[in-house]
Amino acid sequence: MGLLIRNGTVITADETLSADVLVEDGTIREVRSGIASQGHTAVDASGLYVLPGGIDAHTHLDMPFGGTTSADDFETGTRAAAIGGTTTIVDFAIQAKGTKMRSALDTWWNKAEGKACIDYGLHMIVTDLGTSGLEDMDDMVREGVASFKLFMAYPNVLMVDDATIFKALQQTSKNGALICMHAENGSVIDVIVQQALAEGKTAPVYHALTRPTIAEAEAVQRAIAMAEIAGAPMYIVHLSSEDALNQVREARDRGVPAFAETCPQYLLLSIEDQMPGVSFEEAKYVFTPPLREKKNQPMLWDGLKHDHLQVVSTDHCPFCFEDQKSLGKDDFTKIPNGGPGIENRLQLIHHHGVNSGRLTLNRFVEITSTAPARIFGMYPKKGTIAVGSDADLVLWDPSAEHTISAATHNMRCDYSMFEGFRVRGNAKQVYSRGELIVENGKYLGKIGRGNYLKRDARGGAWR
Ligand code: DUC
Ligand code: ZN
Ligand code: ZN
Ligand code: ZN
Repeated sequence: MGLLIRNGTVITADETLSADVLVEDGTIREVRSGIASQGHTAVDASGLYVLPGGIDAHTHLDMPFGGTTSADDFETGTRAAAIGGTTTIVDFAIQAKGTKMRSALDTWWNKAEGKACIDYGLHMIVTDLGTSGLEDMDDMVREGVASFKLFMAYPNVLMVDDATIFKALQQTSKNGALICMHAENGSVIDVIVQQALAEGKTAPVYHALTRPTIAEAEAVQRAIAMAEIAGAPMYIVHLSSEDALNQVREARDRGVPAFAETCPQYLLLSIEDQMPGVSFEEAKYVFTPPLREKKNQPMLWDGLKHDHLQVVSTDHCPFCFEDQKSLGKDDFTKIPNGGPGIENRLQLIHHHGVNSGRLTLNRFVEITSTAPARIFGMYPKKGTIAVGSDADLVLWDPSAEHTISAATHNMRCDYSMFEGFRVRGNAKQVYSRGELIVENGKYLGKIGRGNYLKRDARGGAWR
């Protein structure tokens, strides 16, 4: 007695087929047309796509940052994710300087416990290797934390030096984990920022104007070079500019295992449109890397199409405008960096990618689900529709119209970065391990039903 999803169009990264999907005990048992319905609970998916649940590999829930804490916790953040068709996230635990990674992991498990509505993995942000950091990385890998984020930006807060980066890379070349890099030259940017403040340039737009794309490209190039010397792969997070993309493409063309993600905000928003430099409202778009000039957008879309970029994630890190962004009213450096996005990723990439002809449906599935599952050690349990995979499935209505707005979104944030954006295509039903958790924009599951996902280190399987 299972769940039978009938007459839908099954979309994976590799194929599009008219087929039924039989689910039993939370996993996919059969994918073929004409499965007999007797004994099963049948759901009619005529006119709908059946997609593997979205995977958002970059979120910051309940994260202390910039003198405050990101506004969505594991309950509100994962519920909003589910409503948007995302059934797995990988969030960032953060090692406080001078403390053990183990205690950060415990802290993040506690944050998620009883709250997560979908399955979640964890990356570890390493701020300090201390005396046992390299062994602690191996310990984390045994706990299923198969990736680590390092910062080349935010001096004195999160930034680590090249020696630390290189040692961590050598460790991952042995334990098979993946280093995720926030690639911006933080030292150079800090000088430019201090000079701007000294000149009285305090408005939000100066956040963007003090972080040149070359500072991103330089760090991307350096990160990949260090990885190459260490014999380790490199994953660049939230890549935002053509200059930075050129570095990734050049490395990949040489056969180097370099990977990169971008985010909807870099594909769809720009300095010209969102940051004309007229009001503090622009603090809504203060995140790092910042918004770029519009001319970068077609380059990023092209990168997604041709696999110079592999993943779209959100970097969801919401701060309310009224009581959090306002911390930086008189000084853009005090605006908490980040924006809300976990709910709208599939809608935005489907509409602006697939509907506009920039991406095929299969590539849409690949960059929002399959590639992050593979890169972050969750495949084929997650990220595809195949016998034996978890039944994380989205019944996607390609003709449903929706207008994105803070008035109706489910994220705990008083504004939307995409306010008023109209999209065609939306999740109608969402299943997590075979359980119907979302229907027509309503979350139906139990709070806290999400499981921690132990992820596999990929070892030598990168090329
Ligand atoms: N960038 C942000 O905008 N917020 C959180 C961390 C980061 O790197
Ligand atoms: Zn970052
Ligand atoms: Zn190209
Ligand atoms: Zn981030």
